[in-house]
Amino acid sequence: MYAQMVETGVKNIRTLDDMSADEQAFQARIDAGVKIEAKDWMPEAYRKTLIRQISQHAHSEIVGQLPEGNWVTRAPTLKRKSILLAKIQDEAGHGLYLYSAAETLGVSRDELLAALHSGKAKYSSIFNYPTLSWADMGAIGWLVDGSAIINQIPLCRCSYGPYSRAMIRVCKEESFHARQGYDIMMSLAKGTLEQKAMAQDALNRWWWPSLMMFGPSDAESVNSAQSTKWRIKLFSNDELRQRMVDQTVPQAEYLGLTIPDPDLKWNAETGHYEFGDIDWTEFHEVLKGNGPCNRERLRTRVKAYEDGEWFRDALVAHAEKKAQNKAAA
Ligand code: FAQ
Repeated sequence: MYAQMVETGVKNIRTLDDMSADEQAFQARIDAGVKIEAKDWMPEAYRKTLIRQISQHAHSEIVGQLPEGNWVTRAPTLKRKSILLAKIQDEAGHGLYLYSAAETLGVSRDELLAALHSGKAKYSSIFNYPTLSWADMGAIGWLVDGSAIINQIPLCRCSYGPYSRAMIRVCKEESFHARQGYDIMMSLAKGTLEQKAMAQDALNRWWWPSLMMFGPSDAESVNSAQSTKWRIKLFSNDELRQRMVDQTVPQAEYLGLTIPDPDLKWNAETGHYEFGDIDWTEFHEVLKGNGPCNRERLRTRVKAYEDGEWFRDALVAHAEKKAQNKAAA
């Protein structure tokens, strides 16, 4: 079966012939749906792929707090403010959960954070866009958390145990986030003409970047083939992107808002919406660090880390003192 895995256009994939006996046994366990646990033997490339993906995911949750943090002090009501605060706190929790999952693979949190702070590590492109109005809080919850759920529900069934289990809780919380975002959009869309225009403007600005969250097209995705074989990815970037479009267009219609895509049309034969071309140049520019807010996000993140140094040092000093007291007793 594995000998047939080399198909046209499939990149970075190992065939049966490339594999050692250990790797073949490992692949057989994956194919049988057995979860891989931290202490199990695994190919180095599997470990590296997971560290890459889980840490990028963790960084995204942490940096993802910043665009919304911009609106905590300006939320229109106390209730909205409490909900937004709770959501942002959840994202911090997701980040910590995911860093812990990455640590089970033998990498330290300090190494991961150093990679983020030096600009070496990637995080989701979506968080490099500015949040210009309160409606952006609605659009982020609806579109960004909505896309995150579509991407992450399959990850609850991925082959690596600690990641899959982390995702179950994360997805539950993301569902609340998406609902709160849609609720904001609904209030604005049913509000005054100005409020509805704000909602439309937010949809216009967040639609295309949200589609980019799913990553490059399947033809361009370098990691998909091997990640699919290892059951880290259960659906391709394009499949999940299509799912997002199919799910979201009727929701926009219910709000009375227009998706900013003149090429969007329902295809009754396929049962899917067709949509226009994504601006991949913009996507790659954002990945290279040239998005509207890349520099600001990184600066803010590094400053927050430096500002928290005294607190981390105090915790370590306290732990060391306790350990010394215990040893002396
Ligand atoms: N942004 O070969 P592929 C959230 C990179 S969490 C930046 O297709 P892969 C919650 C990719 O890393 C959002 N980089 O790669 C929230 C790779 O680079 P590398 C984050 C991207 O890994 C909501 C290269 O391009 N979610 O939103 C992006 O098979 C609201 C080639 O791509 C996750 O991380 C991108 N959009 O597939 C928080 C989910 N797309 O590493 C706060 C887990 C691709 O080779 C507020 N991750 N790249 O140098 C995944 O499912 C996958 O990693 C993909 C990419 C689908 C993102």
